[in-house]
Amino acid sequence: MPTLTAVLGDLTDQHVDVIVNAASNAMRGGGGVDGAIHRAGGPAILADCIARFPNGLATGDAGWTTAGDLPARWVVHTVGPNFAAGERDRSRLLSCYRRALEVADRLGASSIAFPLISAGIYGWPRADAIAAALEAIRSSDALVDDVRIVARDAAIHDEVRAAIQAAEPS
Ligand code: AR6
Repeated sequence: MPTLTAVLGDLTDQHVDVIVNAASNAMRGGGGVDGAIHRAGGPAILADCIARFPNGLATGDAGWTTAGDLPARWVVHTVGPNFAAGERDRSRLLSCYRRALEVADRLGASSIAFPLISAGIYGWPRADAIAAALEAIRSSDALVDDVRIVARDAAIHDEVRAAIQAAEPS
């Protein structure tokens, strides 16, 4: 099982092999984490999205691009269910984490930083978004050994940290 830590900060500042983008099906940029990644990483990320994913990505799937100017080596894009638009299939949310970890493994990554997928613009209730992240990461048999959940907001970070500690074997 990978080491799982909660980190307070901006996802785009993380010095890890992979940062995960909470993207849309179109993979052509957007708001939230997606906007921050494209802004900080520069145009190479969008160019790679267009070249490698001409039809975008299905909800629950993941795929990689360059990380452009970011400190990370790759961005793994995944598409969470849009709860606000009525997409309530939790297995798709679990799949985002599993597929992102699989792609990171295939890249040979040893560290990966996730945002809380679907928990922003897509409106997934936060407590369950955190529970789903922990469930999917803890049950993964991925080789990547340093897994971080990064939140920019101190209250969200505290919730993630508390959930990780509560689930830790005593
Ligand atoms: N670093 C860390 N966490 C962040 C950052 C950041 N720079 N920015 C936001 N968060 P969201 P979603 C938190 O909305 O719900 C885009 O338009 C945020 O507070 O980025 O999956 C895409 O194109 C929240 O807890 O992702 C899609 O259309 C979490 O990251 C759509 O939004 C995820 O919020 C995806 O929405």
